[in-house]
Amino acid sequence: MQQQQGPRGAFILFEGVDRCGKSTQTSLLAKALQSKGVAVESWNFPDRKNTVTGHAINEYLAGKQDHNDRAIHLLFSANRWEKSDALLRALHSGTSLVVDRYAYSGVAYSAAKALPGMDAAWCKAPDAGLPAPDLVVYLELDNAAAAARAGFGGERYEKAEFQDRVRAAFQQLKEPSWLVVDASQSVEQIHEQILAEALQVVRRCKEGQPIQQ
Ligand code: DGP
Ligand code: NA
Ligand code: NA
Repeated sequence: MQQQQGPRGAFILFEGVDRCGKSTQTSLLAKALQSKGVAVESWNFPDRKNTVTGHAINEYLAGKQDHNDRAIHLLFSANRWEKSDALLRALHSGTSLVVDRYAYSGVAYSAAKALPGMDAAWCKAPDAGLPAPDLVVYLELDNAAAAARAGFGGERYEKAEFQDRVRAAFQQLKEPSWLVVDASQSVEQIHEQILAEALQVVRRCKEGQPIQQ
């Protein structure tokens, strides 16, 4: 899709390990932006419903179907590519997107498997060229705080030992531009920090800051 200049919506991404509070914070942010007159939609990756790849990913996460590790990695990436044109259309139409997981989860969860030949560089390759977020909010929860939270659900990756490895993989991916928020704070404290930053990003995008890839 052709790059366009001009006012547009912001792509605000939330990343973090399972149980870090992403769902709570994405919905709080979307509601707060909406109440301030920002056109906003909440998106969630993997998209398990409106994609060709979603059904296979869902069966894999539910533990009903195994897959070759490289194949499932590529399916998660394809799931983002399937949505990328609609994502750009939404941004260019002026709608901001609050997104729960994206390519950083793609790398962190696969790299955490520590399989030969599937290092971070290999894991990153299929996502190269996807529309990049304007803000990455990383909800940071240390091992002890994560362990103290209510139990995991029954999905494939929801095991404490694996989550510790995902957390370590995220630490490797972290960039200085990320908004790193201590997820052990109160829901309201976390929300206020994110909202302040998000409003600035929304304003910059409205002023025509180009979409990165
Ligand atoms: P969620 O619905 O956001 O809780 O994500 C479901 C699970 O899938 C969660 O454990 C994180 C994991 N996940 C999300 N995106 C990817 C991805 O691109 N690759 C892999 N391997 N796992 C992912
Ligand atoms: Na989850
Ligand atoms: Na998600």
